[in-house]
Amino acid sequence: MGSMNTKQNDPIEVLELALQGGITCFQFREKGVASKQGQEKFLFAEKCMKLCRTYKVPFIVNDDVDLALALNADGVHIGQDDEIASQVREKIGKDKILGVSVHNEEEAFLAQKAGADYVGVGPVYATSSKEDARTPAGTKVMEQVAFQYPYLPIVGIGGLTKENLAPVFKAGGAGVALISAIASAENPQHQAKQLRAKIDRILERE
Ligand code: 3NM
Repeated sequence: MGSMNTKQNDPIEVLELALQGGITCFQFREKGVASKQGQEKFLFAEKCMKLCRTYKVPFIVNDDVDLALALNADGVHIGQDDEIASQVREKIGKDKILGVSVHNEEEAFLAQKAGADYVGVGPVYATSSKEDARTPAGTKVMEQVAFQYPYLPIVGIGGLTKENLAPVFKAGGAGVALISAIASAENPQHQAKQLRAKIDRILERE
């Protein structure tokens, strides 16, 4: 959120527009050199969370388990370089959402064993929103994970737009996570609405 390149410079404003447009989940991701720290980060996250609650949209914290617990957030999302999933599950208890980024079947196996509620797979396409993003992998891994763990919800991420997200659902994805498609849109509310409509059309065809 801190480094969002938006027409609206206020990330809270962008978030509210995205919520009005119909996003169904929000992940707080405050990273990078200019990112907020400590109390400033806490207060910013709290503001985002309160806004999400107004719209009854789950608020998930990326990486920072302590922040998620301090805020009583709805969940935590972790990558493979963060604390291991089973430990995080133990810390947050069974009622909070746990999401884990995975890149192969082995990581998916461990994630579901640790009690992940969903896994994120990416980057599907090239992205400029994540500095240390891996090589784009398309939807192959997603297909493999969906085949192996049919009840584990998979979220595709990385370079997704309303024009190119269909393969994620075709590969067995349950949803998509996007930053720039919404945050850099001229009109984030309209964009989120269009994405929602596009996904609904794809799911209706299934
Ligand atoms: N994680 P955009 S790709 C946060 O591959 C993030 O795990 C990724 O932003 C992964 O929608 C990514 O602008 C960035 O491409 C997604």
